[in-house]
Amino acid sequence: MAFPSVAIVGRPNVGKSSFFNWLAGKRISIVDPTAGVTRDRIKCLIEADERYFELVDTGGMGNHDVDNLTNYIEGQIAEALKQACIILFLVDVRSGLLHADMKVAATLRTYGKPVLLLVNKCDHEGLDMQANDFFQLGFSEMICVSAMQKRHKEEVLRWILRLLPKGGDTFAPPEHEPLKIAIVGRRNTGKSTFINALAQEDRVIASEVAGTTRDSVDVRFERDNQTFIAIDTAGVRKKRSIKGDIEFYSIARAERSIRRADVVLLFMDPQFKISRVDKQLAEYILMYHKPAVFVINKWDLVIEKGIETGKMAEYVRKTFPSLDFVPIAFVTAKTGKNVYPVLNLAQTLFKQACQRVSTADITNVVVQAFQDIPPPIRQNRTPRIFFASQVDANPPTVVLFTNKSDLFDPPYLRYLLKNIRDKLAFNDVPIRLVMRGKESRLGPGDKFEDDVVVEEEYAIEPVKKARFSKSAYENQGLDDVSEDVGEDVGEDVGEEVGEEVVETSTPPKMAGRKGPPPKIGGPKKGVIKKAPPEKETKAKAPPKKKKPDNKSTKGRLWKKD
Ligand SMILES: Nc1nc2c(ncn2[C@@H]2O[C@H](COP(=O)(O)OP(=O)(O)OP(=O)(O)O)[C@@H](O)[C@H]2O)c(=O)[nH]1
Ligand SMILES: [Mg+2]
Repeated sequence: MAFPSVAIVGRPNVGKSSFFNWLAGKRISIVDPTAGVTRDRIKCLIEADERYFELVDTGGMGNHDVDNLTNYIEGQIAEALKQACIILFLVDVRSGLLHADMKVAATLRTYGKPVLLLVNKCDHEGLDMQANDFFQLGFSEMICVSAMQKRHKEEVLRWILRLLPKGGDTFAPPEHEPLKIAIVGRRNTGKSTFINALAQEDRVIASEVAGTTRDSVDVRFERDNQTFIAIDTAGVRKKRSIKGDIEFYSIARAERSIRRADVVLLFMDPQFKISRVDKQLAEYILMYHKPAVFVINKWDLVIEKGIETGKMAEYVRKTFPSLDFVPIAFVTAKTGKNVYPVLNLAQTLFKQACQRVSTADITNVVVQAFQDIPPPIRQNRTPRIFFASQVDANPPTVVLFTNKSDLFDPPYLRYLLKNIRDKLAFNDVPIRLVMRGKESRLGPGDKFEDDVVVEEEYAIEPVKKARFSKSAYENQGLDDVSEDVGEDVGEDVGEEVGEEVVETSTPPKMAGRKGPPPKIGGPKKGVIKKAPPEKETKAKAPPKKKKPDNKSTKGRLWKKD
């Protein structure tokens, strides 16, 4: 569905992004006193008086970008003006009429579209008089506004609504929420290139300059009559390497994008080793229980070196043991190879996360797993599971009703989770596991409902201090390419050299944390109350994961046999 587009343009630093955020009613664009912060076209769907239009924020016209991206930014502005049906031309009352404003006015006239001159920073009535100077720009319609003091928004909206094309999509609300896919990763991993391949246009700026993308940009696109939103994000690097405020918040913006996404694609460049930043992003994926895909981009560059997908997958699996269910995709965004299969995969994952399974099915799986390998006795008590139930979807949330929740240790819960995941429809998505138990020991005639219910949520904790040592790196035959790429990779991982590898090869940890009780009905007594088998006193421990053997991969990963 194509909504009419309203573009905000003007020279740098007149307050376009502040004005955009104010009209949008949320903080979307980065607002910063530095000139030339906005680079991409930032869009937001606005509803006013039951009509819809797309508001577009743009970079400053005539700005010289510090990273030589001026041509790209001007290209984005030109595209915004081409697609716009209405132009909002912002100027700054405090700096007065400048030559740069006149240049913008001259450019706008070539488009022959309705232009509303908005004199921004008129924070009080006393400044409105000074706005008259701007009539020299030759536009007949002018409104004094203040994004900061929120002055005259209604007038602006009324003017826009008057000029919006009649009929068509402008009256139609979006049918349903599109699938939101966040694309996160380190700088220069090809996130923007991937999004352009999906949208089949140069929708966002992609360049070899690390740190090209600054804002989180929602890119709406259609595929097979379905609407999607891909969220492009600023590439993230280690805190220590960060320069300036704009970059400082990139990790926070990436986290926010992950939180509001339905599916997350974690982008990696296979030329470089996985860094702490990737692990941090993986932590957020776990924390918010998001379906995710590890996307190994730029596969064209390493395929020439004879690196096999299997070896790369092995490396990723070893690095992210807590996310062993996350699919891995190999793509070449530059040529579009495997871009759409990843989109299809994202849809499949979202469907998985939204599924619901009956209490009977889930209980059967848990009981079977319990019988196959009973949990060891703890605190002189036999752990029991009464039944299991899915109480929510997206993320799938399973409550285990037990006699006492802390009788189940993390490896055992992980074993149960694996069974639920593999035997039910949640193969590739995170599951929230909530433990419910009775505080006190049940005596004959005690009622389950009368007992205090203790509850803990078990989340697989990501490896907190995961490190990669130089020796482990070499053990795997990886070429340390950090020096070839300058500051980015070098700075991210440089200090880790020489440290011992511990966590990356240990099995994933789980930790319990107390949480508020879920809003669910109380457990029914005796639904399934399996007496533990006698041999339970010598219960087998859940199968231990074989420790990955570094030696077995020595010298093979990344190199031809
Ligand atoms: N060979 C090859 N190059 C690629 C591929 N994908 C992206 N690139 C190049 O990698 C560089 C960075 O691409 P971007 O899409 O800007 O990367 P990004 O992750 O958005 O970067 P930031 O916005 O800085 O975080 C560009 O020069 C792209 O042309 C790919 O699949 N193969
Ligand atoms: Mg980018």
